[in-house]
Amino acid sequence: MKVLIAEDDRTTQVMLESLLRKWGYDTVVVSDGNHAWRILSEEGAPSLAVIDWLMPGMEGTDICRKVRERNFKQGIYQYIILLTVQGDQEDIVKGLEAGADDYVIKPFDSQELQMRLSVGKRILDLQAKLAFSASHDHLTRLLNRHALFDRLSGEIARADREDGPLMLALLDLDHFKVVNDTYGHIAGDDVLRAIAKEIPRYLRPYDVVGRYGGEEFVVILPGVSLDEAFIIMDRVREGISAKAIKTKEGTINVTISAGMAQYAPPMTMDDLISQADRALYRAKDGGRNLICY
Ligand code: GH3
Ligand code: MG
Ligand code: MG
Ligand code: MG
Ligand code: MG
Repeated sequence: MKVLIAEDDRTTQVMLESLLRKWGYDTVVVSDGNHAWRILSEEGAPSLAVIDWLMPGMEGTDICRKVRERNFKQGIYQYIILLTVQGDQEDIVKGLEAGADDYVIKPFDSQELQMRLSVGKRILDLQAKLAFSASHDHLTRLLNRHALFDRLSGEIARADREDGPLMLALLDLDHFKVVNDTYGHIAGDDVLRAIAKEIPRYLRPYDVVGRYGGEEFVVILPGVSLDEAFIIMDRVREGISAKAIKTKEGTINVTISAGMAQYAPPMTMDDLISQADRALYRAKDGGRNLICY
């Protein structure tokens, strides 16, 4: 885990850095408040920070306030331990009020700091687990419907901004009710998990896949034309139809149908999904194991 150390006193800084390294943390060290905020606001920023109360540039409390006001609103959770000087009870109250998670009084006891850091790590781990379950589907571990909508609205905004192409595909397992009726729901669940693993194999790292509902999946393909999307989705279709899915009830073969829609302003997210849904209906109508636009 990466930890930001923001401390202008050189001796304390060196001591903090060597202790944290010894305890197995990666460290980023700065001695200026503005620099600290810059690091905490960039992508891939440390999620744990030890920040001095008084520093040139920006005070520790101002950094806390900014982290809470800006980063937290964007869903980025960072745990901040404020370093304060002995005997200033009022500072502690102000620091916690500004958004610090905890504080350590200087000169600090190294064991106490080590434990306070591990409390922070425990809370961050818990927070990451909660964030994962809130945005992922339990059965397949793909993005859930809610997270898919978030990603889709982000991709629509990007397509508008960059005037770039964007494709959406809605996938539905063919005759899946028959699979459940024949092999039971447990085997049906195994099939859904296998499909969830299979779909991303044909996609690029920046494509988005999620579970839309029951036996329906969504694929968001940014930056591709209709023809390119068709090629990608047809590989998915082909790959799934060729896959022998092993379950306790035996080997099961399934096929999918998909409907695609191409984004063009001023379409809304609902317009895009409805268009893909209509195309999916045509794929079902056309005999299934088919991709339609
Ligand atoms: P079509 O080709 O027209 O899509 O036929 P279908 O049988 O797949 O469609 P239908 O909508 O009639 O049935 C969908 C089935 O998917 C019924 C439902 O029980 C099953 N299903 C939905 N969610 C789950 C799930 O989480 N696990 C299992 N095992 N089955 C599910
Ligand atoms: Mg200082
Ligand atoms: Mg369905
Ligand atoms: Mg179906
Ligand atoms: Mg149906």
